[in-house]
Amino acid sequence: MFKKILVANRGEIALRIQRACRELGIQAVMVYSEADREAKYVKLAEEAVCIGPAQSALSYLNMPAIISAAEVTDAEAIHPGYGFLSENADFAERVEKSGFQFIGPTPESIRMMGDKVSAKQAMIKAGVPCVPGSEGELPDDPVQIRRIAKAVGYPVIIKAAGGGGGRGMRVVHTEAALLNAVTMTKAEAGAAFGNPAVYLEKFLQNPRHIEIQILADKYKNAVYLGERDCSMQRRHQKVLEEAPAPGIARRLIERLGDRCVSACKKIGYRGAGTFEFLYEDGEFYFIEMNTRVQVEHPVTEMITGVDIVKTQIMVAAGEKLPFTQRQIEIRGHAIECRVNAEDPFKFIPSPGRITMWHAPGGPGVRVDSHIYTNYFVPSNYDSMIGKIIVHGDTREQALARMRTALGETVVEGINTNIALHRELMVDAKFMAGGTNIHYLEGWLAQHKR
Ligand code: MV4
Repeated sequence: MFKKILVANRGEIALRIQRACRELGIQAVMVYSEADREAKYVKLAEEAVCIGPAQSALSYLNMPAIISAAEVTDAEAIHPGYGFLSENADFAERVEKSGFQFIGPTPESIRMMGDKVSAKQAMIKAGVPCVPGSEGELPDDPVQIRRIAKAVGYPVIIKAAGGGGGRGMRVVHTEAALLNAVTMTKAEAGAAFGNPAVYLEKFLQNPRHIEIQILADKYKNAVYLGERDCSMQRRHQKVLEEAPAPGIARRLIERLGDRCVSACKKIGYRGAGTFEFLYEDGEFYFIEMNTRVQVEHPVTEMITGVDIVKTQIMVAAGEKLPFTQRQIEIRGHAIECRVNAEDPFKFIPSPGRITMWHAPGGPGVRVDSHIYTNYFVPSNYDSMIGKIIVHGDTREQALARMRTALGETVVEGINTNIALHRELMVDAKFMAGGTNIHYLEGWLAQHKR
């Protein structure tokens, strides 16, 4: 096992990784920008290294500074967390060329999944169900483009190979709009991602966003840890997540999970990973794979009892997965509310000093956050300041526990979206379960203030 790991991230996930290290008896080296100097997880760390000024580009995205920090502290491995450099194949490669273990998949796996065309081709080959569409990159010939779109059937969606997470996509409803949409998407993709390649898919009008969590080791052992329902989102930002996904038959999930596991074995995937699917009319369609630990990993930890971050570290160190699929049991229901420093209904960021923080507690309640009374939320980063996660025997109990937890939570000095969560937890449609990816934006339009 590693003796020392460098944590190349900030905020709640940096603290989450630090906690996993402590539990494993590993020393964690924290890196921080000038804006995060006062953070408690930095102050309480055995070692911490300043890697640059507040701007991410000069600190948390600064590869030489991070690798130097690992060198001077004699760390053996680097955990990238999520966001920042976590899905940057060049970074993973530089980490390994510098003699450190990257805690994540190989650079080749990251690269394959970063290119959404090669990711989809790998998944088709591995037997994972995908959205019907172009076989790989869309050709340049207008006749062929029209033929593909017609065969798939309108509406279609044009997506950039270099995109993902909602960046670089265009919906096309008619043949008249097709070629212009392709030209525009290619131009934008070339400028934004340095890769003008696009592909075409059938556009699903009212899907849910369901994802499968997997863990794999270096010896082709892999397991899936059930699914998460991440449909409650606004502008491609998830607002809350839950597991299991309400109303989806277990046998469908089990079949899909098995496909994901066999795909992992086939491509030699290792570490934690998430297969993202759209779910519509009882069918799953793969859209993307995330090659990092995700914000919402705690809901899966709550229903399986598996420590995903700890396992990431163990498999990166070359250990075998400590459980088989048969040992993974789904128990109860978990919900996570992301707490953002923002106006709850206008979504304007609200950085500044937290004058009072009181965390919720009690049975089945978990809080993943680095904040405290007198903490200053910097304006330089994502507005998420923590997550409230609850577990219950049933979805109803989890909902009740989340209402109680949100009721206990006090954040003063800044605005947060807790008021939004309080309303969603008593919304009849959400309470019924199974709302789709458009639900929240529709709800917000109806609850304008
Ligand atoms: C789609 C889709 C409908 N049909 N693909 C958006 C993020 C990126 N990961 C893929 N996305 C979508 N792809 C087809 N063929 C609708 C979306 C989509 C979406 C997906 C998941 C969660 C929220 C979303 C919000 C808008 C659109």
